[in-house]
Amino acid sequence: MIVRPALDPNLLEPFVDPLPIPPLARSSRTRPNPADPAHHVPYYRLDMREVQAKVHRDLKPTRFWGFGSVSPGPTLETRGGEGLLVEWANALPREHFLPIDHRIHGAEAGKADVRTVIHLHGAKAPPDSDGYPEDCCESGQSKPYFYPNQQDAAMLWYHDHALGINRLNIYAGLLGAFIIRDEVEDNLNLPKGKYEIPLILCDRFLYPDGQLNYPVSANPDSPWVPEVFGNAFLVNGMLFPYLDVEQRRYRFRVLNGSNGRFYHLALSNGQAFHQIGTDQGLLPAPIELKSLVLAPGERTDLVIDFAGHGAEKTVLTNDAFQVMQFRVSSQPARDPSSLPAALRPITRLQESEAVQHRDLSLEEVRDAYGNSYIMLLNGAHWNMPITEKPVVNTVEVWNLINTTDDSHPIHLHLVRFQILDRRPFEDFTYVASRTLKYRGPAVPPAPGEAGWKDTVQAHPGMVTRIIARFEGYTGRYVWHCHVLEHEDNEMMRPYEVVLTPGT
Ligand SMILES: [Cu+2]
Repeated sequence: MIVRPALDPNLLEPFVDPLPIPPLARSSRTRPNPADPAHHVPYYRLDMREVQAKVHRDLKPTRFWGFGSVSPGPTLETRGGEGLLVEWANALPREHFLPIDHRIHGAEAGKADVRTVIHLHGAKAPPDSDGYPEDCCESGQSKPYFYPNQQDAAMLWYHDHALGINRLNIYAGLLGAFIIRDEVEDNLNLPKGKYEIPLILCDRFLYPDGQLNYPVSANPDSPWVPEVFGNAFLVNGMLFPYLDVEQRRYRFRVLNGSNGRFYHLALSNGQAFHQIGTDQGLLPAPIELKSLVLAPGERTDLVIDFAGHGAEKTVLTNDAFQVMQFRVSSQPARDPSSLPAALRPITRLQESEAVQHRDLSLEEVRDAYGNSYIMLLNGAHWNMPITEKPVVNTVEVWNLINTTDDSHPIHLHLVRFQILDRRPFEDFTYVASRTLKYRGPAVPPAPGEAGWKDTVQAHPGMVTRIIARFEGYTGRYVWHCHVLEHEDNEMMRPYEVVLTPGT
């Protein structure tokens, strides 16, 4: 991997810029609900545009692609069951400013450089509003998508999903938060308003002049690289921001929007905090933690109590790296919020309900020189016939058999799932004969993963088992690795929810 002359963020003074909070998206109009035209739903229009934004006091503005005038884009907020329409409009330049690899499927030379399609990650959305990677808009085009939001309170996120260039479009800044609320959450009296803050984490490389620097391979004909781990950690688009906090509880909705980095988050003073939710909403009960691991695509919902830490400066860290700083006020504060002992009950899906168990391997293909070439799901390429066809309203168990050396965050569109367990297996035996020989007992998910998920860390040498009910809609969706470099290079497959078996 070649990182062209990169900025060393450690040469910059940390914690000189306040944490930006993405603005709330506003809807000025309503339109008929596509599922029920007698009723109207809010209509939003979000234009993808090139924007200039300062990531640090001492750097010149950086070119990003954002929504409206910001990256990350404005936060959409709604309530469960209240549908809305978003017109996703591509108002970007016609040329890409990051290195396209024309060898990759979907990004062949001759196709428009700039193509976008927005997927709402975690949404139970109809197939024609899900952002199928081939349903792209070119510059000057737009598409209205309908989100029924018939699902529990959770923080979802919207991002580009264009086939073959998704890693570049998200790196350029095409992502934002989408929050669904409901009565269960309302009744918990969690910190809200200015005490509830989204933290969108994205790592990047920058040039010394502050511009985005996407690494390339040594081969100019195929610049794709298998992973990108940037050295500049942006939070809501700012490098080393600080946040002034009162001596009370705050709720942080954390999203890992990075291309490939797993974060290992902790507080520099060793302070404990509580995890109250995961990808698809609240956990049954808060979990006390001192650190947690967040993979690309995953979200975590945290409550941090700064009471008793007056005048302290606490840093949110990712291992040895500083991410952002909390500056606690010296004044005592009133805190009317609560951290209830019980949050939201979760009914476990039972293996006995499953009508289908699928063995699905995660594979890395290397070239003659041993370099990573492509990544595959179950040995299949994107354009091969669909093999996963769950019947609507049935339960299936998917066994993610990771034969590679990396952890892959696997995301399924449309459905929420639960993690059953992870179990070590002999990968040599599996690769040679496709037989699963286990090396040890199955390990249940950690408490923080034991809620409703839409993205799961499939660790190397393990079979990770997930269970899902394929409900909501029939039609074509995708499942894929959320390391974007993997996803773009074949680690994504279509799947189809069908009405009857064998269709
Ligand atoms: Cu992967």
